[in-house]
Amino acid sequence: MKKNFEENQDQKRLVGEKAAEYIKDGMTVGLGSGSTVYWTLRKLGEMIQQGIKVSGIPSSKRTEGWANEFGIPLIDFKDVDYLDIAIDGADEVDTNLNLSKGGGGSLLREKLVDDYARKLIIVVDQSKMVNELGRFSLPVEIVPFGWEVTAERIAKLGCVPKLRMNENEIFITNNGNYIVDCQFKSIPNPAELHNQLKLLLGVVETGLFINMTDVVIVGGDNGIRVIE
Ligand code: ABF
Repeated sequence: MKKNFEENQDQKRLVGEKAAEYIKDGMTVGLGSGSTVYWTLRKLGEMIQQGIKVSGIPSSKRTEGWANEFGIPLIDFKDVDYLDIAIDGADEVDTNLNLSKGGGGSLLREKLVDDYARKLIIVVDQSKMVNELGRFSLPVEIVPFGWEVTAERIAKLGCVPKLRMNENEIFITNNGNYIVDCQFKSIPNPAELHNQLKLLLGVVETGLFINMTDVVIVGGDNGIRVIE
């Protein structure tokens, strides 16, 4: 297990640093979340120390902390009309490059940042590549008020929604909402499911990122694969 973990971290580092190659002097960057993106941010910090001028919008508090640690200047949505590029992680990537995201609890901010970018690059290790989304329980952000009724509405779409806990307390997102992790087992039509979920009263956003991804960089036992 330890060997796999180390390999996995090595893969994550290779993939994360590869994504940093897409960042050029003067760019504005969407700073995604996750342990793979951590390596992108770390590399970006080195590039900034070597003189490139880059600034970014963080998609989570954890990412904000890393950006500060690595000296990446932060901006806000009001400062720019768009982002040149966003680099983010994912929990699953299907054959159409649709994503399941939100394992880290920051799916809404990730989607807002990723959507604001002209180019979205996703960095994953091989284990995230699937034929069909759904093995990973789909995170759905919902408002706390009447959450039980919202969860029942979601269940009617054919899943078992489970309120996300943080130890013994209900997990609260950066936006003050709850997350239900929905076990669908398989999601043959992610776009349709996303639309069905978004129509439900009480649902804020889903972890389905549909037709948003331009490039996926995959780390595997045989090195790095770039899918465009
Ligand atoms: C983030 O990346 C989340 O959406 C997702 O849970 C996380 C997974 O990435 P990693 O495996 O790199 O930690 O964007």
